[in-house]
Amino acid sequence: TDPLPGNCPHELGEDQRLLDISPADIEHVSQNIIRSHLDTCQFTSDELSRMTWNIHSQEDVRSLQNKTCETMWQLCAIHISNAIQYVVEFAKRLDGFMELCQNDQIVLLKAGCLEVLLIRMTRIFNPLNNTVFFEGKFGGIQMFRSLGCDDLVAAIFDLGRTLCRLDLSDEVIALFSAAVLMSPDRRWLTESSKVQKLQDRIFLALQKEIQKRHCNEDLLSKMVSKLPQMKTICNLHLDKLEFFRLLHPHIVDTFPPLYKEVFS
Ligand code: CLR
Repeated sequence: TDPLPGNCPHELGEDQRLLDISPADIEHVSQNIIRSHLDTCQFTSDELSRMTWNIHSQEDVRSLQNKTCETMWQLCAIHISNAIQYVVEFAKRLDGFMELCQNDQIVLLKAGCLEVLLIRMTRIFNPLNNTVFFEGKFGGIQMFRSLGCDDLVAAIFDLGRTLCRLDLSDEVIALFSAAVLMSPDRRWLTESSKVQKLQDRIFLALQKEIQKRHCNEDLLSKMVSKLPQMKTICNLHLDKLEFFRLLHPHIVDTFPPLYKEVFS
């Protein structure tokens, strides 16, 4: 039987044809990933739409701005670390992830979890007024002024805006997050061909999902074209953290262990 029946527009290489994956298999991959995302995404879309117009007052923003740089870093590290816990849970529920060796599980999570957070951020970002959910309400870029990382925060907000413009559904967000997490080209992977096979299946599922519900033909290439911007943000974040650590090593010691483990 034809392993790739139907309307798959991609030119698939010899390796991928050997995957011999049926439409039912792809459907199963999709369902697993979408379920895992919905179970671990922290806020349902209903909750989010109810919160969208819950905006920080001028005083709230001022009190964030009046925090010391150290306190603000600590606060952000706590929120990020909390969000990472959900990404770890997401990864663990993806078919195939727990069958990878422990080294590779850690490599994929360390390399991919900030990118997944950035993708997840689109759900929790309001492009109409350029605000993101932070400390219980939505607020703009000025909330983060005391961090002293204006370029990093501006880059994150920029990405939020561009990703929101693609108008991604939860299903597409789920599949794209999974594909990014399962990147076979991460440094120090020991079984990258296993990861490659898992990622191939995820991309097939993503392609199918896009064909099904989005009439936007090149949505996939538009999403993939945002990856370099995300990589830049990840590197900038590491630079900022390194610099902050030089100035305030004792504060970084008090950051949540998960944050330190992922980013050092
Ligand atoms: C991303 C989506 C997650 C929930 C979540 C938690 C923490 C948020 C993050 C989201 C978006 C980016 C965020 C972060 C806390 C601090 C950070 C608002 C919404 C801002 C941009 C500041 C970064 C500062 C660096 C110095 C770390 O499901």
